[in-house]
Amino acid sequence: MFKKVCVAGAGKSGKAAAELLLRNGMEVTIFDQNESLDTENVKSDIKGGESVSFVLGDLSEEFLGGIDLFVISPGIPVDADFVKTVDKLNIPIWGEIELGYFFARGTIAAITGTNGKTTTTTLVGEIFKAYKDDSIVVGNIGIPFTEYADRCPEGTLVAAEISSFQLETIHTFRPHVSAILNLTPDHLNRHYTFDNYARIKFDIARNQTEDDFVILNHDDSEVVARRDLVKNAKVVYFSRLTELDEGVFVKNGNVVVREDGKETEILPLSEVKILGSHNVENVLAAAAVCYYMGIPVDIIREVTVNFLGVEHRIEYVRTLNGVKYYNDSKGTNPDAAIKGIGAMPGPTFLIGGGYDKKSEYDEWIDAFDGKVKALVLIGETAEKIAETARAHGFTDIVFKDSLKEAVEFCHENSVDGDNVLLSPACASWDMFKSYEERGRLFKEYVNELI
Ligand code: UMA
Repeated sequence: MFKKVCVAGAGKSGKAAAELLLRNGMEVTIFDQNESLDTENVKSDIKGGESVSFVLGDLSEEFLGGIDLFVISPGIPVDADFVKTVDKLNIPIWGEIELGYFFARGTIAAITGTNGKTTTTTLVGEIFKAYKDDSIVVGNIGIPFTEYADRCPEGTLVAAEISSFQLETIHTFRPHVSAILNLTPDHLNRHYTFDNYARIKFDIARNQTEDDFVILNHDDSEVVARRDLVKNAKVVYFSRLTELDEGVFVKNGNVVVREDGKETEILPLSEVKILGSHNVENVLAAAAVCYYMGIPVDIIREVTVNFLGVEHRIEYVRTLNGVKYYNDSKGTNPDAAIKGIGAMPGPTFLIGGGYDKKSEYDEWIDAFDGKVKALVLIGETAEKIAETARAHGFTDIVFKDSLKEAVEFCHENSVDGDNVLLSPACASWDMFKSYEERGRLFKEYVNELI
């Protein structure tokens, strides 16, 4: 067992990882590149944190000489210079998910994909909880796996949202059921090419055996094209568009599972409350994950038809003077934002822009479909998005310095029947701590309007 562990990153993941290591008797040093990190504050967030030591700014080889495990937070790129140094010294590098898995009890369902992860994982988690109330929901969704991994009872069901960042640093992580919902370009500033990003996503199935299942989207050609990257797990497809010989699909308006020639009806789509074709895919994926995790069909049905969706995903905020306001702060890439604008029923003031992930915005602009009355841009990518929009002949563009000003502009210029949608197509990190903070502030500003 490891004795001296260095945890890199003092965010949510790092703090939870440190706490897990401390309660399992290990000595912990936290390393963070932020030289002005308030270490007392970090210590006070960690149970048993008084014994944690800190290294800020740079790591020396001398310090690393005494370390036998290096745990890295998902936000740290694996090709950062200090990570290369750690690797050169042959110190094992584990992500927070791998650390959680090492200590974990329970059976894991792990969900990845470019979009829909949070909605699908939340729904899966609610279905699990209805079946077994000690089930947990963890991962990229905002709750580190290490917070609960070693503290839940043997049979706990774990619903885990897993990002590409987290998959880069797994070694033995093996979910019983995994799912890849879809693949479109995202995080290319970190993963460089789409193919590299897609391969990392398929790593979710890397350690699965023939006793395990991987749920794949039959309607997504990029997913299907990479099916052979799955080596051992049983592949189960889901499809919104095609009746499959085997798998989970829509037949006569019902979600059905066809397995060994036998069909089981799970639920009627007409009773599902979450809107949009992307949500049909999320429901199909969640139903498939839960079915193969052994959850009874009546529980899957009951929870799914009563599910109202998640915060920050095309979330209705309020109606003021006949104008409907929606928070889609989780629209952190163009593909997600296409779904956001696609779900709007009529004329829309669209607030976009944010942290530059080197995305291309052409398809997003094309998806405006005559509905966008004004594109109100904020953040680092404002000019790049405006250039793309102009190149596509869209010129109703407004620049604002802050989200608050953007909301006020939309309020002042919208009329009865319009919609105001925050769906930025970009991450939040240029102006906010997280998309959650951006979404919460948006709702605050909207609720202050009179
Ligand atoms: N840090 C460095 N060097 C770096 C980067 C960060 O020292 O190069 C330090 C920062 O100074 C900071 C800490 O690391 O103190 C932050 O660590 P982090 O960025 O990993 O953030 P956490 O708070 O630990 O949150 C992480 C995930 N963040 C990222 O992947 C960027 C959260 O996903 C996740 O919810 C949380 O762990 C719990 O598992 C957020 C996210 O934006 C939601 N994910 C991306 C997405 O969904 O698109 C992948």
